[in-house]
Amino acid sequence: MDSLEEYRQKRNFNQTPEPAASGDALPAFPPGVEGRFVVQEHHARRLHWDFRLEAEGVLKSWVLPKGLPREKGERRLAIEVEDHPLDYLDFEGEIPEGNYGAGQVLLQEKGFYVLLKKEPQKIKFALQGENLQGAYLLIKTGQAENHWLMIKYL
Ligand SMILES: [Mn+2]
Repeated sequence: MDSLEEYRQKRNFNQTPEPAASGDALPAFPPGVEGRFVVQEHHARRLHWDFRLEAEGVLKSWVLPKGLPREKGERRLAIEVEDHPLDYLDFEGEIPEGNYGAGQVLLQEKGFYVLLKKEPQKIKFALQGENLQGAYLLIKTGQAENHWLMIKYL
């Protein structure tokens, strides 16, 4: 099954400037790195931050209503949402009114991540961004199917 089906179904690519999942290959990343990540500030009906990790050829995505944790020990709710295409790493722009996620999307941070541990309920990784560095944990809360906590631990 194509994990980008939900992404496509939610959008009308004649109306939104968001990428339509081209499938184009991206340049390789440095050795030791698991993939890329991006943080997008999304001025939708409700301001939130989108955090995306490259894995299995797509961007695994979470919505963080309050943004990423900044201080060591801080934890923030992260709601898992539909996979996004790799093209979304560079997306910045205005999603027009009447479309899914209408509002401005700003690229806040972009870089690579090193995978430290991966279990079905827990992902441990280090971010190497231009302004953002640190080690984080994403852990399923068990309170709702798609609810995770993002914790900065280093
Ligand atoms: Mn969003």
